[in-house]
Amino acid sequence: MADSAALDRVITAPLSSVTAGTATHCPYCALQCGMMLNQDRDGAWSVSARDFPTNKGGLCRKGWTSAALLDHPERLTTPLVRDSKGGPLRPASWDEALDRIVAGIQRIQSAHGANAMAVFGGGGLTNEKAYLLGKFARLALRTGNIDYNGRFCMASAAAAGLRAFGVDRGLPFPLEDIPGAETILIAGSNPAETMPPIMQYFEAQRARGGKLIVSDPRRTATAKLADLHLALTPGTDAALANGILNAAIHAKLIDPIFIDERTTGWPATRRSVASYWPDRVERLTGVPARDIERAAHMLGEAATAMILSGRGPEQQSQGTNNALAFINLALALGQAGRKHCGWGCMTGQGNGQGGREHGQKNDQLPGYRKLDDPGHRAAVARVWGVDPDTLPMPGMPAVAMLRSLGQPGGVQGLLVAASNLVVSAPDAASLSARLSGLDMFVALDLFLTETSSLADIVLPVPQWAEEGGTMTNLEGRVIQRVQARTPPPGVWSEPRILSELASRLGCTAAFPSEPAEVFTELRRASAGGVADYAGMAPDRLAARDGLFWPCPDESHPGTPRLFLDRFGHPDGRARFHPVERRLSAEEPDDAYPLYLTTGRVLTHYQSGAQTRRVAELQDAEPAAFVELHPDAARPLGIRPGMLVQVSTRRGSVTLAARVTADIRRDTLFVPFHWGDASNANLLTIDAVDPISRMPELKICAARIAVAPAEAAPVAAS
Ligand SMILES: Nc1nc2c(c(=O)[nH]1)N[C@H]1C(S)=C(S)[C@@H](COP(=O)(O)OP(=O)(O)OC[C@H]3O[C@@H](n4cnc5c(=O)[nH]c(N)nc54)[C@H](O)[C@@H]3O)O[C@H]1N2
Ligand SMILES: Nc1nc2c(c(=O)[nH]1)N[C@H]1C(S)=C(S)[C@@H](COP(=O)(O)OP(=O)(O)OC[C@H]3O[C@@H](n4cnc5c(=O)[nH]c(N)nc54)[C@H](O)[C@@H]3O)O[C@H]1N2
Ligand code: SF4
Ligand SMILES: [Mo]
Repeated sequence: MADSAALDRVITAPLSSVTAGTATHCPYCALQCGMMLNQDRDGAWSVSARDFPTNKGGLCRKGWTSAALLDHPERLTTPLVRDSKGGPLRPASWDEALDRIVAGIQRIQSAHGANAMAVFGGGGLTNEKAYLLGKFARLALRTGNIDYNGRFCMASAAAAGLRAFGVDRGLPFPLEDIPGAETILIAGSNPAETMPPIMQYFEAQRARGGKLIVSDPRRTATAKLADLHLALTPGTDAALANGILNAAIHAKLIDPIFIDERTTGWPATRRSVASYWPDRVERLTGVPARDIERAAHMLGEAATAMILSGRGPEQQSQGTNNALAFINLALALGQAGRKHCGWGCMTGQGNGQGGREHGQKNDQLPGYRKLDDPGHRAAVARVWGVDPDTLPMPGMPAVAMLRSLGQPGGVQGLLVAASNLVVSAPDAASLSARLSGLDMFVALDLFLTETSSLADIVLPVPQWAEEGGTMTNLEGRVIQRVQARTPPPGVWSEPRILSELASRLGCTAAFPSEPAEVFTELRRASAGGVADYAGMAPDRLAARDGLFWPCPDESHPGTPRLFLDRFGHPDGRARFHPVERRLSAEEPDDAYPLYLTTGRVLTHYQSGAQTRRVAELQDAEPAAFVELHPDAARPLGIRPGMLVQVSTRRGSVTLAARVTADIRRDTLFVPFHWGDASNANLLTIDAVDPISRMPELKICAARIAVAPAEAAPVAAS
């Protein structure tokens, strides 16, 4: 694993080295680092760093190499269709491809009803594209079944934020507030690898004497920087948070004035943590009682403290509760609703924030409005020029939708835009089979991925540098992405594709195909909503480093800090929620004695569809691996570098072993950036959180053994 080396790779460019080009943002994660896209005299494209508040001139390796995909030889530049199931994909004209899609939609919907067509979107799409996808599903397809990959990513933190604060904005404060926090607890996130330039903020915090606590079953590159590492048993986050709160109560670190003035529900939460004594929590979590007490003191005695949540506690069948338990802790300590304080979630995808605000989530309308709220339906229907009663009601969330593919009464036709589901969704083997068996599967992508290569119709789309649009970063800051070059001939933008399909389907609502027109409409549709973009005129976005929502009118400065005066519930108060620790859906047992967790490494992004195609990144980290502790490896005869087989009740994968003392003895870690035989999601379970419907990507029971390929020569000798 990359450890301290990860940090060395955050290359901070002196501003004098920045060349002229187009000022834009990285295509990958939610930090949305500022960069310049440059073209040299030979026409080759390259990237250089640019000073922007989130990255301060730094970029990670993925950002630096992102231009490599623009002219990649495997890029799709023509629609592809398949003449029969199982037959090969062949190039087709746009006319033929769109005709086939329209015929498929009509066939499926007349046989099975409107909801038999479904749409699956992605948090990498611009706000404009996410907005249009939601509008297309509701008005042109008239289906309630639209959801997106944020269900695998942000859903638990979003559900917890909505419940506790009445508003879900990943970070309710800007990154610039981080250095002013005396203590920071990072719960299950590894930003040293997942957002390297952000580490400048944590370094500044440390330079001012601040303290860092990290909870993670692994001693990650981030945990190595911490003053206190809580190496908890996977799945025990709620117990840990309750234990810290219990210790804080006993140490009299609770803030009764804040609780009284700004919250509701404390007595029930106080009672609920009474049984979480530190020594009991030590038995539940494996974290020493004295470290639990130390964490309580570090957070409770600080004048200002933050708790930052990552996918570790969230991607669980109790992800919402885990997030709520940490929110309880922040509220009880009075570490919220003030500058340099608060709970926040580090949103992951480039537009993971905006992507969940404008309607590609099953229950949502633009502006973070709710599809089942009559007032919200009426407001958006007015902008769309339709009768509110024609809007469908919420359909299935992602995992339920994917389980229903091809089932009686389920989804028979699917359009996927910007997700490589076959690599990134849980329990991948059964998903591939269901996708291949659909009446019609349409994929919009840049490449033939593990997913789009299963589609009946594949449509090529532009890349980030070839289209304008807005993205909302992890801080809730809306920024502009500008067009720096024209797309290859033959590639149509998503707005153009959706607009053309809508009109061929006979939909009379307007589907603007220019991003600027779409954004104007989005601003109107979001006006008055929670995520209000109405005041975000493009020239205002361009003149500043973006604007934070809500920004209701053109004289409004935007809202970097959401909860300084009041929280988002009608009474202005934050709500406590009592949380009991529950077991994960599948705990280790005799047959599968280890925890399997999954996540990321620095060099690859998500399903790897993009970064596995960048030679420099692929050379640096060419294949999947499994991390395990020497004490787990030794009795099984596993030596570093050996091929091993990791198995769960869903499947097996063969990987190289990385033996390291930086992981718990009872835990295996496999990154999920690779497909085919080393796809981590062949192993994962599709159990979901009952509130957020987030799948349990972080925990299942597994076993490990030397792979037959390695064992064979030994047996022969
Ligand atoms: N290099 C890189 N950067 C990325 C991405 C990428 O794919 N690659 N993707 C982006 C996206 S979309 C996202 S969502 C973010 C994700 O960013 P992170 O949340 O930082 O990433 P993960 O590696 O998924 O998970 C974080 C940590 O959770 C730990 N963990 C596992 N199980 C548990 C548990 O039960 N409890 C706790 N507390 N921790 C646990 C893992 O050991 C891991 O170190 O990264 C973004 N940035
Ligand atoms: N086991 C395990 N599984 C996980 C996770 C985990 O921690 N463990 N993390 C989950 C998380 S947090 C996330 S966010 C998901 C992400 O997983 P995916 O949803 O698979 O995300 P990407 O790999 O980014 O796939 C994006 C796809 O869209 C294409 N693309 C890029 N830009 C565009 C565009 O503008 N338009 C279109 N149409 N296509 C585009 C890319 O080529 C790529 O194929 O994975 C989840 N899966
Ligand atoms: S941290 Fe994220 S936004 Fe910044 S360069 Fe890396 S991938 Fe791009
Ligand atoms: Mo994510």
